[in-house]
Amino acid sequence: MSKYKILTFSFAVMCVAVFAHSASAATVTLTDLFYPSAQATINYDGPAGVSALTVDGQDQLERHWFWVRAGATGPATRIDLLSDINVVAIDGDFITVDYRDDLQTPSFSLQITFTVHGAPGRSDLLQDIVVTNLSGASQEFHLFQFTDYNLRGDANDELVMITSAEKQYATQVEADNSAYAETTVANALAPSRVQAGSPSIATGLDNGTITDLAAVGSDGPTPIGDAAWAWQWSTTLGAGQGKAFGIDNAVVFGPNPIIPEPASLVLMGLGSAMMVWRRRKQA
Ligand SMILES: [Ca+2]
Ligand SMILES: [Ca+2]
Ligand SMILES: [Ca+2]
Ligand SMILES: [Ca+2]
Repeated sequence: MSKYKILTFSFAVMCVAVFAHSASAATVTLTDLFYPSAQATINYDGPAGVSALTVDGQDQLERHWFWVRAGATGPATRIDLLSDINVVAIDGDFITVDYRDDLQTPSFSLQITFTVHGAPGRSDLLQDIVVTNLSGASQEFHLFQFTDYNLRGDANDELVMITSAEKQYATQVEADNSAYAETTVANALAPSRVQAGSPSIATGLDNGTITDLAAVGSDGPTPIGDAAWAWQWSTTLGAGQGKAFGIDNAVVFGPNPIIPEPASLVLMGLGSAMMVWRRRKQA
């Protein structure tokens, strides 16, 4: 090998090493300090978003991520595509990331603190969210959350339903009722729109065919399959005004208390349980 070729080769290796470093720096794995088999993997500046949430060491999550829109109309933007993304704080079990839409004159900031908490048979991914209007005028702000669990290592045996009058509980259930995921919104900022369905919801958010989620009648329970769902929060913030709220994504091994059948639940049984649930909901 000539000297020139060796130099070229070394430079190429260096480039790959630098690129690999910056790509991997954007993915963090959070670990519960006392129960280390509870972990969350977050690609905070890439499209994967939160790609893993482990319960007792087993991954339950396909994808969980956010999109934003400032203003009343138009498509949403996935937060990893915003121009200014900075890690504000990070430790073993949490990370705080600040997202802004413009490097020089941002019109808003979205700050999310992700924290993982674990226990035997249960893991929680907590998200403390602060949205602040950085512009000099009042503006509408929309935040979209998309969540796609594949519980217990398989995808096509689950359903999702979004409950309560305020729609702030989303529950995804494994068909044999051996596990469920429950997502809760706290601090009185209930989602204004919801959509229970399949992973294609994320495609619609990305390609602009979904600009607002469905307002009513799309809260499930969905047919059994590869379940996923989304929420949309809409709020108007005055100049300089901020709003804080929290989301808890919990995954629990064991039967869901909303379904009163034994753990040996088969698809037929789940169907009748859903009827009971529907009746309860209408009552
Ligand atoms: Ca995963
Ligand atoms: Ca499953
Ligand atoms: Ca299964
Ligand atoms: Ca799924």
